[in-house]
Amino acid sequence: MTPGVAADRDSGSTAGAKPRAQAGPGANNGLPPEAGQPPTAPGAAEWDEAVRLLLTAEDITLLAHVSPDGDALGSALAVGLALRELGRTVRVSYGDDPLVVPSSLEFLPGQDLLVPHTGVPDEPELVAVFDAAGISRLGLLESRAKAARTLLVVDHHASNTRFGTHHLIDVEAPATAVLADELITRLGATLTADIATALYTGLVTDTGSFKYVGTTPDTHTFAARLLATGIRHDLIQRAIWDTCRFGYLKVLAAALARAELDTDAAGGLGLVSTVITRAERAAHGIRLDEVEGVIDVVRKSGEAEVALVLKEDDDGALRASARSKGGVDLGRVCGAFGGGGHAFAAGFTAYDPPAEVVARFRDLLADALLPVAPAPANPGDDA
Ligand SMILES: [Mn+2]
Repeated sequence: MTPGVAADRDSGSTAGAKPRAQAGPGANNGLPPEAGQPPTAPGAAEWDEAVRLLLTAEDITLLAHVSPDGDALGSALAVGLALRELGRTVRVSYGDDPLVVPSSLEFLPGQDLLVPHTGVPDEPELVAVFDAAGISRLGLLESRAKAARTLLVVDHHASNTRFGTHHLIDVEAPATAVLADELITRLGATLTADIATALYTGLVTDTGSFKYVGTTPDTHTFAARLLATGIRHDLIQRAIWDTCRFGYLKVLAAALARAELDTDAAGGLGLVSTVITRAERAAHGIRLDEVEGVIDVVRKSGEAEVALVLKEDDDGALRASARSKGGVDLGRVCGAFGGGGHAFAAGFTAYDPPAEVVARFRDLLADALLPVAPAPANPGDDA
């Protein structure tokens, strides 16, 4: 990803001050489930029950995770548009205060469905949650999700804690949008261009525009079906990946100038890391959500298996984004900091000085090496 916002695929960007587990892109990054894990794709009975619940509920609340990325918000809005098309009473929200749509997602249709967290009932009848691996990802809406009579969890993270009463979880889906699409089809709604725009946003966000390992022939077939509705895929992609404010370039430049390469880290696989201070962001008027894409520039460093970006938030906490290329389980490393995510894309929040956080992170890498690192399909791209 690039400049812009929609890139929050790890965790570092949750609202609130406490460390919390976070989720990332492409569940499992498309790797097969670990040995011994049961198949986790929903069965026909689970789909049927989810459809029945949504078509019989009188009041439906759809939630994205806090600091929503394109997959979370796109999936929630897509299903919201479908349910409204079917005549259901539906709202969409997430637990940030204030509720602000990231600038890179301002084009998303269906935003008239959005309500602030205060607009969600205290004891909702039915809540469906999109792209959240754990209930802490709901931020200010966590307690109301717990109070819901029915809590349907729609997600693709291998780390999902199954915190609902009902679950549609497929850890091999490259995006929650894939599950949202299946749900919309089974609900019997028409795939409009607006719904397709929202789903495509989720799909390209979590597949990195179809370049991550989790992308399959089915992913492209899905994309083809979305494009057939006439959506402006070029404008969607530009908004998500190729648009930023000028000030972002200055913040990025400072972060890159400060980047450090440690080729001895991770058993010699290498670590590249940098920090973005809030003072720098403030000097250029750049919000935290606008620097999510810095990690995608830093991780290009071919000498480093692991990339780490520490982003100081407005309260002084460090939101960490970490990426590996297949040789290190960063979900495990970030878990040690109270965060989480996928093996190759994870994050955490820390409160110690940046140098201490980097040092501890570095120390943990040695114990998180994976036995076999898959060869990159296209070394010229990411490596
Ligand atoms: Mn996702």
